[in-house]
Amino acid sequence: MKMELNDLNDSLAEHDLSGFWNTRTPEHQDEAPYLWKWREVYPCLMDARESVGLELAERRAIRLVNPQNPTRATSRTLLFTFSVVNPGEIARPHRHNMAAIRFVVKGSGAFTLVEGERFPMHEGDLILTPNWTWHEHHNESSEPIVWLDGLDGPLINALNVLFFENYEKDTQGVTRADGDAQMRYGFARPPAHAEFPGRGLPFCYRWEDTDASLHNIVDAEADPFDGHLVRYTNPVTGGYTMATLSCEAQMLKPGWVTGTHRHTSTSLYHVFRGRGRTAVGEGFLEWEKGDSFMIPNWQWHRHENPFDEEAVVFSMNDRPVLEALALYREEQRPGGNGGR
Ligand code: 1HN
Repeated sequence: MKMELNDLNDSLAEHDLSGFWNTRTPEHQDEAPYLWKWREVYPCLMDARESVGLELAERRAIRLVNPQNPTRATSRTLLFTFSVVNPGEIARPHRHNMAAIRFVVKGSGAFTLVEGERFPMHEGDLILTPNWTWHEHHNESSEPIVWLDGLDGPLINALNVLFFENYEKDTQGVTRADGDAQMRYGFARPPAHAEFPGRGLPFCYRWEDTDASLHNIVDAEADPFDGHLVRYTNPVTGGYTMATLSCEAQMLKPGWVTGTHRHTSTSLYHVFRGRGRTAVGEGFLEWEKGDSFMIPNWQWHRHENPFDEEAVVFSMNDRPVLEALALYREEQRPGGNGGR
């Protein structure tokens, strides 16, 4: 029966239906780039260290909240938190199917225990706790330790597939030798360990190796949009760090200006050394050691180091997800000075 459009719309609504002509699927919406200054973050961490006990809070983790994010996360897919563990404390074991990484920011002498292996923590080390791996943190040193946690939590939540379990005891106990993952999956590998779970491996990338790799890149090999960059690869497959996350470290030499591009993956950054700035949106994010920032997907950006010291930045992005779903897309504008 031919109806007036309004009458049809009302009739559809009564049956919990809606016409395509009324509710077009929204296109990409820009998120706001954002910068968190270490000089503001650090005192908050120190306050939390004295005010919150680990017996109450399972983790003394503080999230970086992008004020425009509806779920109070760092981006729509990714979360950064900072954690602090006091000397003598243990953050009890649990597992979840969020994948998590730790990038050690301050302190040394603590360890993360993942699936029975101790991974000692030193500044600049990257430690992986792939999804569904048991993990706990111990600080046996005499100073607090601070690290950056990176998680795919907002993505896992959006898919509504988050699962979380506490371990039944206060510790898993140590069941593997120190260095087990490196010996099993590093350079010399027993053939039986060519297979690995698709979620990724518990693994530690020591800062001195990352630093050496960064400095081993010659200028001609530098990435046009990221400068001297390394990806932390899965040691067995050579692929991305984990199924949902790619971790990277990049160095911007003094005077370096990159080309400008945009892509459908989102990146969160943490400045490990030096300072610089990133052109994104209307202006620049001006960053220095300890700061963290977020570059939303599909926004043009470039990195610059106008200063006379090297800048080194750690980052985490969701590109493996976009690529796996055939949703990765990138546009590039020529430019950059290639260090000249
Ligand atoms: C988590 O499990 C840890 O295990 C740290 O250290 C931060 C932030 C959100 C959700 C889970 C940890 C976290 C987290």
